[in-house]
Amino acid sequence: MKIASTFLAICLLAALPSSIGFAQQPAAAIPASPDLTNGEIRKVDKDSKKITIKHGEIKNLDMPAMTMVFQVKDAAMLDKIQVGDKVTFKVEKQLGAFVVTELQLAK
Ligand SMILES: [Cu+2]
Repeated sequence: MKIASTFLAICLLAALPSSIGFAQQPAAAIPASPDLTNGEIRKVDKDSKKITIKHGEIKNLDMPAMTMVFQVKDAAMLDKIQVGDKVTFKVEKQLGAFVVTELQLAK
């Protein structure tokens, strides 16, 4: 047991500097948009700037997964989007409506 605890102490010492270095990284590594949600396009309506998305949980809106209609901030966002596409998007509540402010194809 003595050997094991000594070994553990050495491991802790050895791990310490690197864990400190690692702890500094997340601050810089946080994505620009932590509120991105995954979804799949169900319907695209460019004329009324609306899309229907089957989406996962939207944490920033406290919304569970569902299929629903969103407005988009800019109709041009819909140019590269087709029904069936997997996307990541950011949605914000603006004047009582849910508006997609960022939309990109999922990799
Ligand atoms: Cu929803």
